[in-house]
Amino acid sequence: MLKFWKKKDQSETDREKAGQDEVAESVLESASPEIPVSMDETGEPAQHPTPQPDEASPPGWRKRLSGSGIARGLGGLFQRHPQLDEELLDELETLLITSDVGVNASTELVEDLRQRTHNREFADAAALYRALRTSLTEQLLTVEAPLDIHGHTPFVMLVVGVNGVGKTTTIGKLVHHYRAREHNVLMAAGDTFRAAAVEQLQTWGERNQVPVIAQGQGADSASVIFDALQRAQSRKTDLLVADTAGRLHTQSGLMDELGKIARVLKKLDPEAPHEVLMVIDGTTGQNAISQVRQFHQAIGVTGLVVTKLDGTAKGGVVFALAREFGLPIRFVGLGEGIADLRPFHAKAYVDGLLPAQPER
Ligand SMILES: Nc1nc2c(ncn2[C@@H]2O[C@H](COP(=O)(O)OP(=O)(O)OP(=O)(O)O)[C@@H](O)[C@H]2O)c(=O)[nH]1
Ligand SMILES: [Mg+2]
Repeated sequence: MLKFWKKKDQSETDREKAGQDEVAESVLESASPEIPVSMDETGEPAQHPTPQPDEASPPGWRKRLSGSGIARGLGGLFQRHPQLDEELLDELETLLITSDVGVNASTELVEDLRQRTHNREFADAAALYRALRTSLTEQLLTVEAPLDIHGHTPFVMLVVGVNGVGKTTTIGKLVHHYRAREHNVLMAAGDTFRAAAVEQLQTWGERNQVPVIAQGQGADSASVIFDALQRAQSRKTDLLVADTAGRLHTQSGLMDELGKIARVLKKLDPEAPHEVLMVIDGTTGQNAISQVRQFHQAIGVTGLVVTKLDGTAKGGVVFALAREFGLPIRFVGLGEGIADLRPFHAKAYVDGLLPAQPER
């Protein structure tokens, strides 16, 4: 059974006294404000969730990534073409382009392999396959940079992106990830735009036994997140994760709001937000590139999360993002469940797309 109660602190009382507009504040507090604990059926405190064992292991990744367009395409290609020839290279190039790897990245990569084939570096198609795996891994190693939240207390993470990419779900998974590593966490319901957004985040708060600082729909997003940071500072919370409303770069008012959030946070901590995490839907294709460009201009993105790579995503957009921006890919979303977020591992990702031994 989870135990929660509503609690008001000084800043809420002040706001009410000041007669500001109705603040439908719903602060979920766990049984212990600093280290939330859950009780099992016997009434004993439950153990902290343990890290997922297969976070970096190829089998876990393979299971989730095997259905992606690039994984199926590459598997099929090498089965159809056991011979090393020009046709194999041509088809490989087309496949990479149609899997969202991007034209420039695909042609460069295949041109290099073509050159090496002409130089007789590869004895057969299997050798080419191994070289392809190595090249793809090398491209992604440049953006493998796990997020370190130890440098600041509280570490402030602002989660941004266009509508429906998986921001709120990713926050729920992220909080699970950090709770499993014994960090205490606070969430801020900065999406005040959409009616059900606060509720959605609170549900993740309950699942993770983590307090959610929220005001009603229509409240000022920057003030919600500011308030949350004040509380996180006074409680010495390790990590504050702030949700924001989905927005398109054409919505200039909403894009300006991101700048305002960052400015307001700096009044409390000149270095906050310490991470602007942009969430990208892995099924979006090349449009992801322009999304990152626009958000980077508006607020300065410091890390990416690519979601929905399970299922029908083509999977190649991760390579295109790596090549275009070189921004760290912090995590990938491999499903809708609470444990389906993985710190990004270049080798595990490539192994998930192209197993070391082609499957027959
Ligand atoms: N298959 C799969 N689905 C995901 C993943 N991440 C998120 N989703 C789903 O994507 C849908 C949208 O997720 P949200 O978290 O609400 O997205 P959002 O960016 O917060 O949306 P807005 O707040 O409306 O902008 C939900 O149905 C999620 O379950 C993932 O890694 N894999
Ligand atoms: Mg959301």
